[in-house]
Amino acid sequence: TFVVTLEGGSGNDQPSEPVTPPVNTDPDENGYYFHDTFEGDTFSWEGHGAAEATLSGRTPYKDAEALLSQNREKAWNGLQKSLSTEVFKPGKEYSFSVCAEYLEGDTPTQDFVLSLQYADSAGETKFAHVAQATALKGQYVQLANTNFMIPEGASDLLLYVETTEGTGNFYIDEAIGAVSGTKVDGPSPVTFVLGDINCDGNVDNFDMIAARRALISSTFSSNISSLAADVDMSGEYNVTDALLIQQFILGKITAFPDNRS
Ligand SMILES: [Ca+2]
Ligand SMILES: [Ca+2]
Ligand SMILES: [Ca+2]
Repeated sequence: TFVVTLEGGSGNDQPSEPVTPPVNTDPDENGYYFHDTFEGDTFSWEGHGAAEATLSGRTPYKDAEALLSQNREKAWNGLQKSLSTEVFKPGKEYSFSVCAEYLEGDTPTQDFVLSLQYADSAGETKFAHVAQATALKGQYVQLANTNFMIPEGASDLLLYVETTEGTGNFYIDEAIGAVSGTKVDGPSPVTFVLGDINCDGNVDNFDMIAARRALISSTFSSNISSLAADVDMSGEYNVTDALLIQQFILGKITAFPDNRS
């Protein structure tokens, strides 16, 4: 008998009640093995690591509720769901989709990862990334992979949502596990053009006006505007960005420098 202890997973003692989610081995008419809406039910999701899982009662992607992850101590802390190998068979592919959002913190974006923790055939705990996506603050992003293979010989499957950095609260909604190849609807990825602060598709004098205004007020009309204004991607908008936008509009430069640290 192997006893697998997740390193750093303190705060979660042995669960007092056994988690035995109902096993539905046949997909529904959509091809879904599970479809977790979090409307009045956690659907057997729980905290991953030190984090706690609570029904949010607000900020859903769909309907009225989502699942909130709070009291995270590490970026890998989040929300998890145990998957049965009777349904999700090792060596076979499946489609997974979870929508995630965050509302707090200083950063305008946050990278979410849908991951699988499992025990390999030797009983060792392993991790695999199912999907990764960048969320804008206050907007749901879809973590989806239509063809993820459960590793050969895997057992003790835990599907979980984590972030690449930070320990802030986040929400998930519409968690779905389905037949491989199933395309699940989700929020469209957000796109923007560097320098296009007013989001009209062009970088021109109107953006320069918005850029000057933002230097004084330090506010933007939206998160997308604030990301578009940080043209050197340094992580903040300041006079450097405003000067670069001006040079771009005057034709002195044709591209923005990449000052990501
Ligand atoms: Ca919901
Ligand atoms: Ca514009
Ligand atoms: Ca900048």
